[in-house]
Amino acid sequence: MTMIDRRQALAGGAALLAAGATPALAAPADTLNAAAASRGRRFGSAFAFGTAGADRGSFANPAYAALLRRDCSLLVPENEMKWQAIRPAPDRFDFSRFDPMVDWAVANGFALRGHTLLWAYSRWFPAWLNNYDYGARPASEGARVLSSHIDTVTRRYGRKITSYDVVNEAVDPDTGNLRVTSLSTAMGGTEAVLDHAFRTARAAAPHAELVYNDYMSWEDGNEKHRAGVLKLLEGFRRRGVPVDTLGVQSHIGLFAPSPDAGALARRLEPEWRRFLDAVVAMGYRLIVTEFDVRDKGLPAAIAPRDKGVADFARAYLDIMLSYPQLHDVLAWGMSDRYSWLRTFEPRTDAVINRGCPYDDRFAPKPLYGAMVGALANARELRII
Ligand code: 9MR
Repeated sequence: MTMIDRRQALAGGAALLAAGATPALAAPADTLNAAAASRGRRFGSAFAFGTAGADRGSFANPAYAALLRRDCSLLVPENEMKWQAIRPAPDRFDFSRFDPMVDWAVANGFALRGHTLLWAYSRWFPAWLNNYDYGARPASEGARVLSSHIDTVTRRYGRKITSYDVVNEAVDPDTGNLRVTSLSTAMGGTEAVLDHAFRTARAAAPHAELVYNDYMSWEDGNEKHRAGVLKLLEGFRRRGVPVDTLGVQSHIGLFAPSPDAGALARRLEPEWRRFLDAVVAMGYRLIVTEFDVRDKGLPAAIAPRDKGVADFARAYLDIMLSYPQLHDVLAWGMSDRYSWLRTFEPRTDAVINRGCPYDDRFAPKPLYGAMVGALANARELRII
């Protein structure tokens, strides 16, 4: 930690207290980023746009900014760099929400990841792109629409963004096949789209780490998804496509009653390691890009729920951090208050999911301690 980082961390703590939140853990040395840094890694989080005074997971919310300053050295926009946010029409870009996030991150000394240059799933395309008329020469028009996007974003932010999720979620988890979109139909197949995205990104942002990001996970039921991702990664290597890293989103979950989360983790470990081993054997690096824990299978009572979440997370992160090829670890939000799980996957009993390091009132939970422990005990990083 530099002096400036330390000052910021302390200032962050003061802001947290000023905002009336529960006093959080201890000294900056015990923070998530400090634990990560002790083993040569970085810890980070998703964050959002917001206006001053808005109750959001935003840099403009002092209580949330305090958590970012205390625990993170790396940030990623949760939504504001997606096509739906920045490309309202084929010939128009709108950076009015993302620019202030980048400015704030840079001014406050954070590194930045870009998410995502292409979410290769029509559900998350802007409507205009799903309905786009690619004209008489669809392959070249598809390539042009995609390159113009990647060129515009990467050139605008230059070296301020050091790592991109170039492609997000191209594999259908139910079949393991690549998803079909208007772009893939125009360009003669999904592989052509993905290869073009990575090649364009490498040419436009040669300094940046290029990541394929997906949510194939270690729980039962992800077998086809994992196989599909391995096949895709093999294809990238065969075709010489410039992909550096697999982004392992890591929205891990306890979906059924799991009185012994540690035992469940031990059962899942061998198959999960086979997957990760295959990925690193192909020369890919790893990043945990969107870590959180879904706790639907656990009882509402807080003590056993927090213990189950913490035990499951610790076992998972210990495995991930045993890989010297794994560098950054990012949470998909620091506080349960703003987690996507609240709206996307509400629990049937309507209590708030407790899968982020801080609860909905900004108090650290056992999960926080589990994450610090895993980061502090990580295998030394080896950059490849
Ligand atoms: O957390 C994000 C949520 O606020 C958005 O509404 C949603 C759709 O844009 O995306 C969520 O983030 C997803 C991420 O971009 C890709 N991996 C899965 C994340 C959780 O759904």
